[in-house]
Amino acid sequence: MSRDNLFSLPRDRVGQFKFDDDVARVFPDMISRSVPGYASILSVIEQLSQRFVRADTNVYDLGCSLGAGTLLIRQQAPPSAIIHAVDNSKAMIDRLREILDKQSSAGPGCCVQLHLDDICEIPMSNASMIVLNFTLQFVAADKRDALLTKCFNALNPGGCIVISEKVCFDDASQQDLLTQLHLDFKRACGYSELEIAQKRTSLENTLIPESIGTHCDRLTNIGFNTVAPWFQCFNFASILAVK
Ligand code: GEK
Repeated sequence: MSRDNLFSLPRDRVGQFKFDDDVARVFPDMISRSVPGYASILSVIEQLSQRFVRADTNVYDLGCSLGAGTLLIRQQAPPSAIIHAVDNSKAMIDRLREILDKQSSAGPGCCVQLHLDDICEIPMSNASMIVLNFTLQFVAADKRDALLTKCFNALNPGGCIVISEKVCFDDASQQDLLTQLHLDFKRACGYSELEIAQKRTSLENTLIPESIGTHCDRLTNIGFNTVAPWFQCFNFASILAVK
């Protein structure tokens, strides 16, 4: 796994964060050293797929990056299910295609269809499980209601959506404490103060967090029967909602 040192040298100007080739190359290292609980969340996504994914249905991994979720769900899904792995980064989809090509000789697994597309634009239907693992935070705030309504309409009754996000807090002292604890986590994972500062500048106005309450209210208002935040580590959380 290539080490993420993309922000280690001082830059005259830090541009907006892009999911380009450089990021795709180091992505597994970058996300596991930036998101506390990432590995735990993935293993629960695999567990949830055993319970929720049904034969002859679609599964959507929206903002799939290198397919961490897709590859785990694929091991559990019935052969007649289809996983749609969607990302608008060509670098990510190209690499995921290579990973899948290498894996296809390794044994059976349900069909995976790759889509280089905007998750707000793709048609969706007959879904038993939809995953947005740290993706909604990159979608413009005014498009989130429509996207999640589309997801709700695509899900069959009993189907689920998993939304993992960086979150913010209404209470300023909670916001400050949990942000500091996240920064401690990044330091402990080997990121320098310069790397942390430049990455933060690069993500400003690109990654827009909302509170757990805002996420839950939106899902409830859209019509989900059960909305259950099931994971939180510092300012990162995951929510399970069932139609
Ligand atoms: C994982 N889920 O490893 N349409 C399609 N893709 C998008 C859009 C959009 N509108 N906006 C962002 N993306 C993965 C990790 S990373 C999270 C997801 C992170 C894609 C973007 O190109 C990137 O690949 C992914 O969402 C977010 O479980 O980097 O913090």
